[in-house]
Amino acid sequence: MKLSFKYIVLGASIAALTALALNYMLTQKSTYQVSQKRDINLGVPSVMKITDPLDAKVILKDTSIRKNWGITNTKANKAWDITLGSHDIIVAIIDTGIDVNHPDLKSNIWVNPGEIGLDSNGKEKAHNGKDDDGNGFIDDVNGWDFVNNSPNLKDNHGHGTHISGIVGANGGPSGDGIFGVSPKIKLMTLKYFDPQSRGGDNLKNTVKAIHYAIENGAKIINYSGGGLEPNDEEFRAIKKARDKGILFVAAAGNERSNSDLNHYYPANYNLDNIISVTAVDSQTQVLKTSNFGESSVNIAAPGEEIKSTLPNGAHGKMTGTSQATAFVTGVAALVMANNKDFNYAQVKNQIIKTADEYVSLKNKTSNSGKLNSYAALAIQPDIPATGIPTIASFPRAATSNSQEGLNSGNSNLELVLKALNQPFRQSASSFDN
Ligand SMILES: [Ca+2]
Ligand SMILES: [Ca+2]
Repeated sequence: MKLSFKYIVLGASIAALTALALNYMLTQKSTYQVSQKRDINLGVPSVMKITDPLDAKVILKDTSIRKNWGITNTKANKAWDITLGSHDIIVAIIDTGIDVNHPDLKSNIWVNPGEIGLDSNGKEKAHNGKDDDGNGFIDDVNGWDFVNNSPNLKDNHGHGTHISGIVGANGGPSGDGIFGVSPKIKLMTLKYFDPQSRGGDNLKNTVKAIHYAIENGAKIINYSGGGLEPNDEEFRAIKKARDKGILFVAAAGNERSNSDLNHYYPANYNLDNIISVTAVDSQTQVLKTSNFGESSVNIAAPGEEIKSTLPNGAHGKMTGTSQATAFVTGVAALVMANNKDFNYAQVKNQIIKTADEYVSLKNKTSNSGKLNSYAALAIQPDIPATGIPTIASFPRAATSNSQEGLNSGNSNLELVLKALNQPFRQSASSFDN
């Protein structure tokens, strides 16, 4: 009996060692594969709840869809008393595409002015098969799909539409949809990731998309993806964006690790126009899946079970640093709308300096801070700007009033938001915890 028990133990040990070795090899292989590309950050895919598109109309009437806890948690609804944002602020969403016809997003989708209207033959520039504005892309009305080399921006994943809604959904034409952080904005759609495309070069597409954003007027780039290895072309593209005064908001990543030790790119590049964002839950605890880092991660923002827009007019929840990144992008757009002479460094500093300090974020972000949308707008900036390119190439003629959002444009939206603000404040404790 003793002998056979020994054999069993020995056999089990050999099996365990073999399994460990195999596991190691697989891990190495998978790390190698991941390191060669850029992936979108899906924190916990299992919590992704896609609303049946057929139910969308019913769901839209459900006021609970407005209860994106991150909006009240970061005081974005209070920030709307100061500004709703501006349609002059173009934000490039480099992601899986956007449902540009989603009712909550449609009027905030960027339109390339050089690809609309009629050409000299009386044909619609949008569909005439010509590169009317000479930017190298044919019929790029709302952006470009770099995976399929096409102006068709269909989001066949959901991630890009979800991110866009957090950044800048505007409640839809009747105001009963979802609201993002900056309800007035222009979202440029740049697709670098397609789940149905095998062998696509996500990294190369990312670089192309960054260049498109730079050349076509984006003031902020939202990048909720990343990978484990740096890339020189990507670094140079983001540096070029910096030289053009563009802010680059990047997800810290969902590798469950310390980014000070295990780098994640592009968030970890040493470029001062990058804001690296980690995700917290409603108790301001960094999510178990999220990367963190005292010197490499700038700020924390809500990222757990965030309600937002999904393709085909739907709504649903997603979790991860991607979602947190979108909150910071939205606030950056509000700060830019409210301070049109700010350069990227001032916008970044304003957001980081006005963050709320939490003990739970000690050693997790550079200043133990969580995003405070209202403070980023309300607190007087104290940062002198010298030698840094300003962002101010967008027109200022529309209005120089910092209350622009409340004084012009979509009155329906403004009324809804004003009404929405009160219930948000009064009942905040029910979901702002
Ligand atoms: Ca074009
Ligand atoms: Ca055209």
